[in-house]
Amino acid sequence: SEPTGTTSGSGTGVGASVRRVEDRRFLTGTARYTDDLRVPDAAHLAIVRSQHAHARVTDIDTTAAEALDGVLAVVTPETMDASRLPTPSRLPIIPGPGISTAEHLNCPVITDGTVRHQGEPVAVVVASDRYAARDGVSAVDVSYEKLDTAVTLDDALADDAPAIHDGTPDNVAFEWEYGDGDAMDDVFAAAAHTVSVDIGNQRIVQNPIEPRAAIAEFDPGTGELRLQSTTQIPHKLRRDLSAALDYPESKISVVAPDMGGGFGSRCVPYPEEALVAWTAMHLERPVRWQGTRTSNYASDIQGRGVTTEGTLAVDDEGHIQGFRVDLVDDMGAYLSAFAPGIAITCLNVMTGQYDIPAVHYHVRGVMTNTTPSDAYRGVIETELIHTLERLVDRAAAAVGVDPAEFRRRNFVPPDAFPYETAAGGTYDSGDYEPALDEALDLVDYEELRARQAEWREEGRYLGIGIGAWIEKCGFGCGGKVASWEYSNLQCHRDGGITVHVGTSNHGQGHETTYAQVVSEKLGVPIDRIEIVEDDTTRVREGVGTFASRCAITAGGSIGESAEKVVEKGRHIAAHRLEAAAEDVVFEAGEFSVAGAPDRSMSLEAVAEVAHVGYDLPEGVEAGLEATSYFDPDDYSYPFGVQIAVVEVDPSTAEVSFETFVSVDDCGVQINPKIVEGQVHGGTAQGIGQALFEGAMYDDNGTLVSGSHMDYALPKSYHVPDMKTGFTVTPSPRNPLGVKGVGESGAVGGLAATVNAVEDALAPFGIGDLTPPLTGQTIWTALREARGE
Ligand code: MCN
Ligand code: SMO
Repeated sequence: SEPTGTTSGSGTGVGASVRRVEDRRFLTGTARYTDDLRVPDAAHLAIVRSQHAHARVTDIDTTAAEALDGVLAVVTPETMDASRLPTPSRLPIIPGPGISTAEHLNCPVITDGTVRHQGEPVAVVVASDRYAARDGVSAVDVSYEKLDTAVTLDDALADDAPAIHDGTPDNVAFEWEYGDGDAMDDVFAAAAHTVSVDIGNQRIVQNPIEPRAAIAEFDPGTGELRLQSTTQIPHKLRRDLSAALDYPESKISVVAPDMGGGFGSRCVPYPEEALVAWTAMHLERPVRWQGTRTSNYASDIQGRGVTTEGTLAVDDEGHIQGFRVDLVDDMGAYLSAFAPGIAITCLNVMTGQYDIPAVHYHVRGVMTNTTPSDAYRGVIETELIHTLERLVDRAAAAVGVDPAEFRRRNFVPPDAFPYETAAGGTYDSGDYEPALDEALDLVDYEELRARQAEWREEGRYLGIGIGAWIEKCGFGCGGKVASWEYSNLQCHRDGGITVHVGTSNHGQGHETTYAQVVSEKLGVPIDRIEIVEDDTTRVREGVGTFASRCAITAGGSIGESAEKVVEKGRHIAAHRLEAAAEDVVFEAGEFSVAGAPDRSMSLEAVAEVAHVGYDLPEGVEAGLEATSYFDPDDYSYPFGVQIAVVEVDPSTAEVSFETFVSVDDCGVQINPKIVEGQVHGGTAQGIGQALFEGAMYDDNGTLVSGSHMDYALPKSYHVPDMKTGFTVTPSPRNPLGVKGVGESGAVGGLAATVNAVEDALAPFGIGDLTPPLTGQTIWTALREARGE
């Protein structure tokens, strides 16, 4: 579509659906992914991974491997002095009464002598080529003494469970509580209706298109270590590597080349990144590691893996009085960087869009003999909204009102913002009814309910599922509430602009939307604006991409840097135009004297003067650039309503979509086309979790769904044609008025789809289904319901 709706005069400002500028290189084969990079003389690293989920390593015999042609080194825990990857104790992402977790639960770079999940690195082989490295791995002989495993949460919490870590005998890494449990008992005692659900949010294997890869280079002369890696967090990874290798941060640089997706799985440091770095330093030779789809399943952090027991108290008239959640979060074998923090901070959205006066939240982080788990698009928010939205459907049924009407009755009213929730967050802005109304219109809700009743008479089962969601966006790991992002904006003397910014672009379209912010502020068309991300050598500081934070934090930072440049430019222009700075206005790329538009100077001309540095006003230095660390005071809370419409065929247990509607409010939209694309992608992942995906482990801790053959990702024909709608409620917490959108589809999509299937099956008395709602799950439920 052509650019529309911009105020900047260049046609490419905020609000324009300009095409993604980065797509040119993706579509013409000129993008550079980590594994494509040619690094002369690089050795190849391959990993000996544990075959057991819990075992003591009694011996590692490397003799045969070392004797192989091409093998340069075999590294074992005995020969390596790397430590553990740093986790929450060093990353205060949650303010207030946080949690402290034990250091011994952090992920070791290489086994500490006991392996605790299949796929854990036991030894590494470095060889002159990829094949010799693989042969070397096969030749390493590891002896294990098997230990009892605890694969599921039930296993790990059983009285006789084996301790996965000696220092944590009950397998509980942390336990945390919010709200007054006793007061809640009174709320529930007084309630007219109480409804409950017990939900397993199954483990998800994240499947970015491009497997992970890492390349390390070390310069023994200068001591500089350079890592190129598939990461969402170059700057944080630099700090993490510094800690894991005990090497000065200033000597490390991290670059993330183009990357085919992350979805949260790459916002944490990985052992492989430390392993290539350590071996490159010790061999004084570049070392590279290439992940495969198999290693993606074996070693990438997984998402979800959370059980929630939820209870809702409702009065006679259908007003929610209280909400209680008991959440058990499967951490896997080690604590991954964000996992403990998000289990706590995401509590803020547990009341969703509803005015709920009392909550109680209890969370336990539990160790199991499985791959570590961490962020996945929507993080704990998806699980909490899934729990709440299923309860809301049940509560509506208990009270006897339509589920859409029940939601409307409980919405936080538009005049209540900023709204302090009972769950400790303060929502910035919101207007929930218009989004619901638009979604109901788009599906033609009344017609659907009427048809549903008619069809049931005929033995056809239509299901309509609503997911009203909210999300908390914009945070980071700086220690303050919302956390900063870095940008530096530089005007070149030819009128071009370069912005260095501390986030990571791996599918979100930052090169386009950030340039649109600059275009809006400076009136320069986006083809004159270059965005530089993902490189600690070029971008001095940064936090990274996760938690749908970039439009807010990086967008805010870039806007602020642009304003600083305009301010400096105004003084230079005033001096040259012989006017007072207050009298100079800046519009559409021109500085002019107010009331005398012919006395003007372009931004380009001002940049030229600033660079020549001749005849500048007193006290103004040469150069035209500015830096900002924008840090919003608090989070922004986007919201929306998704409605799934499905038909379930009881003779085959097949679910087919009739339609899927998503109405989103992410405040001001920088690029509506990109926003829509984000919603589509997130929703596909929500549907994937609802109907298809799930990591299945056997009793030994073997991931039996360990490849694309056994793990069901939704195909394009499984994802329905979506109708999208938008409302715009600007956020008052950042100058652009934006809220995040990167995870929104994933948060609401799961709840809407599961609610739709349960709605279809309601005449059979079926409820409490646990996703993925595969044919087998539904078939089993139908047979039980029929007494078969
Ligand atoms: N945007 C906009 N207007 C708004 C809000 C956002 O135009 N009001 C634009 C932004 O400028 C950006 C995109 O939409 O280009 C997403 O912005 P934002 O919501 O700030 O999210 P982030 O850029 O911080 O991206 C992170 C988010 C997360 S947490 C996951 S998980 C996820 C997601 O992005 N992973 C993705 N979307 C993904 N999309 C792709 N293709 N690949 C991934 O791995
Ligand atoms: S799960 Mo997204 O990278 O926060």
